Amino acid sequence: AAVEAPVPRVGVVVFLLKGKAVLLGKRRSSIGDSTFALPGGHLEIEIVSHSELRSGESFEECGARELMEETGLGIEKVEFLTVTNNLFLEEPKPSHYVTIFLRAALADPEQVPQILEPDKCDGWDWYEWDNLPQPLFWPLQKMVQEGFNPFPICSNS
Ligand code: 8DG
Ligand code: MG
Ligand code: MG
Repeated sequence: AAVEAPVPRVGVVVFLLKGKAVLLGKRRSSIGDSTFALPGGHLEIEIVSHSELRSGESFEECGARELMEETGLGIEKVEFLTVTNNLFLEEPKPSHYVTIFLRAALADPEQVPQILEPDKCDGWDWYEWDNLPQPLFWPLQKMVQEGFNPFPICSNS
């Protein structure tokens, strides 16, 4: 079989915010194994037949779909935050991701995350922004180090 040349892919990940906390899960993956990362995955397109594109996704649709697939959580107020360029050259499978970071809120604040893809994630939990677990998946670690904060600016604090 022909070996396909690697191309950059688009990752869409979500800062799901609840009070002062954010949802993170410990990854099980060839990229960033055993590090704490945001829920999310690949931007997808659906192809019906050879070169016939049926439908693509918006970033917001992708974020909501990945959250549902990975945690069973419904989300709302999905907003674009930022984008980063991430080269994973040291990983077992070298790859390149342009990663879209969104923020969202729980549609139902009572709903709890489920581990729907146990082969990809050891478990989900809420972590306060001031007390994040270690090690973080490095694209996230880098943002935290640079002072990025996913929470909306609060005028009365
Ligand atoms: P899929 O089959 O469900 O589409 O893919 P997935 O297995 O859920 O993909 P993923 O690895 O969770 O996410 C896609 C890529 O996004 C990941 O390989 C690298 C990039 N990415 C970052 N930061 C983060 C992050 O914090 N969480 C996740 N999940 N992916 C991230 O650059
Ligand atoms: Mg996924
Ligand atoms: Mg994922």
